[in-house]
Amino acid sequence: MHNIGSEFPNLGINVHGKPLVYFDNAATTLKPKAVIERLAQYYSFENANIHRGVHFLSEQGTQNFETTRDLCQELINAKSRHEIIFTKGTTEAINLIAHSLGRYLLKKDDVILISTLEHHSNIVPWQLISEILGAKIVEIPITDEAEINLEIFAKLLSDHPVKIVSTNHISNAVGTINPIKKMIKMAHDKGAIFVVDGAQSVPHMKVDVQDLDCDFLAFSAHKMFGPTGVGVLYGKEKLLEAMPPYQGGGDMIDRVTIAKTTYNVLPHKFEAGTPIIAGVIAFAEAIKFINQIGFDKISSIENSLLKLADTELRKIPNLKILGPEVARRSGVASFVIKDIHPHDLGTLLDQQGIAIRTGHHCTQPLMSRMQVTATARASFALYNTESEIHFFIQALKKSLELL
Ligand code: 7TS
Repeated sequence: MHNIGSEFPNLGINVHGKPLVYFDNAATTLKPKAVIERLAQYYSFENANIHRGVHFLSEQGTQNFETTRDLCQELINAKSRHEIIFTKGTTEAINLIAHSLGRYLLKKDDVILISTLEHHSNIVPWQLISEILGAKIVEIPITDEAEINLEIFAKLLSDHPVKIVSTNHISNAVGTINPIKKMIKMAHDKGAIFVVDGAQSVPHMKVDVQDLDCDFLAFSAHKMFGPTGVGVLYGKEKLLEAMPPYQGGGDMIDRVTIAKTTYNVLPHKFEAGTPIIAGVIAFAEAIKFINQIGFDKISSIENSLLKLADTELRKIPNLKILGPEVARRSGVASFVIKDIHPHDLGTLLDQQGIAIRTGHHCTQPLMSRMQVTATARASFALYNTESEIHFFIQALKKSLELL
């Protein structure tokens, strides 16, 4: 692909009269033309509901929708296409696991381990189901560099009746890459199920569920060039078979009487109602786009951008980057500057056309552990450039002079 940036129309806009520099990719990425055009194509010429009609458009829609499932299976190397469930995002996927796996597995006083690094969507669903079932949540603490210590993790697994471990693969707020392959093995040795929040890893690296041997993996299409409203839950077939449905409605049933319902086979058992048809179909274009470039190239571009940003940021007085050293982080430079509120910084950068995220990044427990209330976070994608980083550093210095 000659010039990756030219595939993303949104990169060409001006914000406050300045060319957009988009460094908020951990929140959501921009979309390539192929995805945008696919959405328009579906709504213009292919509109139909799926899995139900015998007419041409419905059958065509079903086929295209199911093609995305095959691409997802291939992307994460799932054993079977039945193990790919479409949801509306990582959040819904984790809610599904927490409620359905929770009801299947958890009893009073059973323990769920989650880490301090989690996004709220990997905390609150576990609290909701624990309140219903009387299970307990125990925190996997982190070091001052925002990393999980495996010795402490081993001790937690030994000390508690742990049934489920749920952690992110990569932290959205500080970029820590967690040693999940080791953690999964350790959890399995103690008979616990392992859930991986892959929202920030699947977009950036090859995630192979069979190699990791995780029981569940959740991710969102919109963080990997796909549409919003589409997510994927991967689960091992045996577990998904055993778990009760999460939502009831059309498509997830086999036979319904007023007295009783039998359920559809996987994956439909977990896909009640009309899904985000256009979004799932257009997500295929995002996966093809990623496949065409390849994860080697994606991570090489993103890592060199992150390294440059990290080096340049560290030269700014009183600036502290949170999380581990750059080699053990992915995609994210999250920082605080003494006596400067991140929101003020974000607003001044915005005036110069630069989009970063400021705030708690839906990780309040992590923010308290790091003893901050908010950070400024620049997060990168493969269409960002070194010159954008130099411009960002200059703009940051200019903003600091004003504050
Ligand atoms: N888990 C992680 C690690 C995330 O980064 C996010 C979203 C989610 C779960 C939830 O994903 P959703 O697609 O269901 O919303 N993270 C961010 C972020 O860092 N800034 O905005 C959203």
